[in-house]
Amino acid sequence: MKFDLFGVAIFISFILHIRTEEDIDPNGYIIFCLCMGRFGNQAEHFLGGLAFAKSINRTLIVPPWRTYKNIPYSEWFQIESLRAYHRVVDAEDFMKNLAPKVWPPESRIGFCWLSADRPKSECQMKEGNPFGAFWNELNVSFTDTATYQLGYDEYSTEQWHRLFPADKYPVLALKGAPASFPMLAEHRHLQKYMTWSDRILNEVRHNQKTLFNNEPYIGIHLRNDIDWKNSCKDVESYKTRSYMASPQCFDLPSSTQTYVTHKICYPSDDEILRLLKNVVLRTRIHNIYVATDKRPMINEIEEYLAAQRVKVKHLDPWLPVMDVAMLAHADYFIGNCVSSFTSAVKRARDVHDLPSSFWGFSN
Ligand code: GFB
Repeated sequence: MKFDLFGVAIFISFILHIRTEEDIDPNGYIIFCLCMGRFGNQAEHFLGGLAFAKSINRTLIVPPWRTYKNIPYSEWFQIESLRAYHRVVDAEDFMKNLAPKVWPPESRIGFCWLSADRPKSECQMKEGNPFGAFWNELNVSFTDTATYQLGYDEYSTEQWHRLFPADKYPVLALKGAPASFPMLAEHRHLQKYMTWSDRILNEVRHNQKTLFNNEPYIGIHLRNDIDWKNSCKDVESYKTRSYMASPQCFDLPSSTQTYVTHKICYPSDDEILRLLKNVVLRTRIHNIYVATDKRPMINEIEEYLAAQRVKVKHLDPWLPVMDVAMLAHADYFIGNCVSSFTSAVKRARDVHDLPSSFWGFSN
C-alpha cells in the first residue's frame, strides 16, 4: 500500500511537471558539482544537496554524476521520482530550455564557500579536475564569483535568502555540494526518491537470470584495492566512530562497538569467509554475487564453502554502478561499514526492508 501511494505521488508530480516544464521558478534554482570522490561519495553528497535545495526552496538543477565524463542523472536513476520530494530539473534540460531565459551567459556567478579571511580570488570555479570538465561539459563559464560562509542547516536558511535573494541571484551555482560527508543520518531516508532507471533495472534482471536463473543470491562487497588498504592502515589509532561512511553502521541502535577497528575497515579473508559461511547456513542461499574493486576471492570462497555447493559469480562490470544495483537487489547483503559504495547499497536496501550486515561489525 505504501508503495502504491508512492507510485501515485510520482505519477502526479510527473503530470504536473509536464504542464509546467517551461515555467520559470520565481524561487530560483540551485546547482552544484558532485566533484568529491566517486559514486558512493557523490551519492551521499547528492542527497544532502537535494535536502538543502528543498530547505532553501529553490528548484534543484540535478547535476550529472561525475566519472571520466558527466553522466546525466537519468541514465542511472529516474528524475521523476525525485519530484515526489522536491522540484527538480535535469541539468542538460535546464541548460537547453531555461538557462537562456533565467541564466544568460553574462549573468553566471559561481559561489564558493571560503572562510572570511580568504580573498575572493581564491574562488576558482573551474580550476582543477573534475571542476573544469564538469562545467565545460554543461557549457557553463562564469563571469564573476561570490563567496559565502553560511552553513547548509535549517538555521542558515534565512541568511541564504537575505544574502542571495532569488530575484537578484536566480541561479546559485555552487563549487561543491552543499552537504556534509559523511551524510547526515536524517537525510538517509531520501534514498527512496532515488529509483533506478529502466536501463539499470533491465540489466539487473538480465544478470539475475543469466547468473542465477532468478534464484535468490547473497551480494557481498569486497573493498580491497590498495587505496582502501592504505586508508584503513591506521584507523584504530583515530579511535573514532566516524570514519568516512562508518556512521551508517555506528548509528544503528543495535551497535555496541566503540570505534572503527581495522577488522571493520579492512576485514581479513578469514573474517570474510567466516561471516559469509554463517550467512549461507542461516539463509540457505547458495548463490553469491561478488562486487569488488580488486580481488573477488572466488577460489577462496568456493573452496571454503565447498560443502555448501555455492555458486560464486563476479561480473566486474564496466560501470561500477551496476555492482551497486546488483547488490541493492540481492536477497541478503554484506558490505563494508566504512565504504560509501556500500552505504549507497545499504540505503537502497533499507528502502525495501532488505537485510544487510557488515564485515567485522557485530550488530
Ligand atoms: O564509491 P566510492 O566513493 O566509495 O569510491 P568508497 C570507490 C570507487 O571504487 C567506486 C570502485 O565508485 C568504484 O569506482 N569500487 C569500489 C568498485 N568497490 C567496487 C565494487 O564493488 N565494484 C566496482 N565495480 N567498483 C572512497 C572514495 O571510496 O575511498 C574516496 O570515494 C577515497 O575518494 C576513499 O578514495 C579512500 O567510500 O568506498
